[in-house]
Amino acid sequence: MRIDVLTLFPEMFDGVFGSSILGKARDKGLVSLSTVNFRDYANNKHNTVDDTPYGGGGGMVLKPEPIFAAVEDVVRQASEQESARDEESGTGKARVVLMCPQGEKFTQAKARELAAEEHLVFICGHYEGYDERIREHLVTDELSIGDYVLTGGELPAMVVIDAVVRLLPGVLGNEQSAVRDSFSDGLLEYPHYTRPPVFRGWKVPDMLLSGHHAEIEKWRRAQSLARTLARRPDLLESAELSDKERQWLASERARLSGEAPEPD
Ligand code: 9D3
Repeated sequence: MRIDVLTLFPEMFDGVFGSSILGKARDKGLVSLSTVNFRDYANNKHNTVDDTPYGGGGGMVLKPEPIFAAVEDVVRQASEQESARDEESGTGKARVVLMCPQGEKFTQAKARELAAEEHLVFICGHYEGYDERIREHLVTDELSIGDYVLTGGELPAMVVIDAVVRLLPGVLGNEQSAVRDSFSDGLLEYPHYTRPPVFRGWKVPDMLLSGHHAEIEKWRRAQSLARTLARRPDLLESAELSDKERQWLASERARLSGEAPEPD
């Protein structure tokens, strides 16, 4: 996969692209990660990339020319690279992702969708708006990472890239493989413990020291379910649950709302 990030602050990506799992994925040749300073594509002698909005009002708006030119350049580079490698011509089909507070909320489903692409181009801005023609005629996706205000699209782009690259084949060792994501069936994780068995008087649950693996699995599943009900009940709507688990949930909800218990 090829990933290009258009930003006025390329140095922000140096540490993230070079370290840990992303750095290893890049070293193994599983992904290419590049930044492009779209100021280099400014079409005027002062290298300006923004201008005042038509119709007045405060703030600045990112001009279309530098961003169109930068995207068209990386798309051209990608197709040249592809034809040099004698690959099937997927000429110029890139997903062009605009990072913005008004975008669709980024989810694991979106990460899986983007992980199936060959070329991703991210556009990051900093407090300015974007000329609407960028949205209308260049961008394929608009993404936000959540309802809080940041200073720019760079950190959100890093979040999305991290979530996508770890899904690419060969990036994770089979130990912590992406299989475990779906394994958990959309529930929160159960509590984990390691040595010592007693720390400052706080004991590890006896169940985990019992060696009864089938019972331990049941305990963990019950812990996951109870924790999800307490912290993220919204996840239960789409979780994969057995009939027995649904019954337990119904009785637990009834109990928490102070209802008299069902007879057995
Ligand atoms: C003046 C109106 N503001 C939009 C709600 C301006 C504005 C605030 C913050 C414009 C850009 C930004 C910087 N944030 C992002 O570019 C951004 C972001 C975010 O702030 N939160 C969550 N996801 C994202 S993706 C890009």
